[in-house]
Amino acid sequence: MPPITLWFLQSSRCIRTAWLLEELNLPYNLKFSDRVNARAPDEFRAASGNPLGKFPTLQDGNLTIYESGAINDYLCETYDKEGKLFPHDPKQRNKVRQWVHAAEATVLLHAIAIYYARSYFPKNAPAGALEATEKGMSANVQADLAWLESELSASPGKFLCGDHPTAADIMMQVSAEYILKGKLGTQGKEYPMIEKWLEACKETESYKRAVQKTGHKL
Ligand SMILES: N[C@@H](CCC(=O)N[C@@H](CS)C(=O)NCC(=O)O)C(=O)O
Repeated sequence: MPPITLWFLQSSRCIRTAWLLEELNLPYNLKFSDRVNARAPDEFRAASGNPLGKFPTLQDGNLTIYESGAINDYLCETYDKEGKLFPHDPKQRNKVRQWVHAAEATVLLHAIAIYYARSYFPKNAPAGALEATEKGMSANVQADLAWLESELSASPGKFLCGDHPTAADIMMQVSAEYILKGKLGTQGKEYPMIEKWLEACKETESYKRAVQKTGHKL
């Protein structure tokens, strides 16, 4: 049995970890669950040991790690000795680190605020109130995507930091796909560089293997 176990919830950020494990060519056991009523089932939460019942959760030997960003850092630190995914060159490294954090703390944060507004807006709110709220919140999302679009235009390759994927792409991909798919604050805007980059991510052999093993779909 490989020492690594990935607790994977369907339609989630867990694809980041599966893709990363595939990029690193690390064998792993998979504990998979579909969602039930859009949530992680109680028994799956309890079995994972994650105090918040959130996924991904990763075990490596005796170590258990929560948070996709922390899992990303741990796996790169421990298994990416060549700096393929987290480059050694300081400029590149900082750029990758910036996207690793932006993926969760900026880009997804802004978009998820809209998702929560849609989910929890009072049913008896005045007509047009949700639309107005969403419109106000969309400025941040559009700024984030414009930034991503311009960084992709400036990259010398198909990915954020050149011609092969790094931790930057692995963390950002699901954030961007989730926003475009859910039209979370995009208000009909077009993002051709992001669309092209998302295709390039999906065409990598490592991403395809991750999807094949996990059955991931967003
Ligand atoms: N910041 C955390 C977020 C984890 C998280 O919210 N995961 C969602 C899936 S994308 C989850 O497990 N949801 C299950 C539920 O709320 O029932 C991370 O990056 O790992």
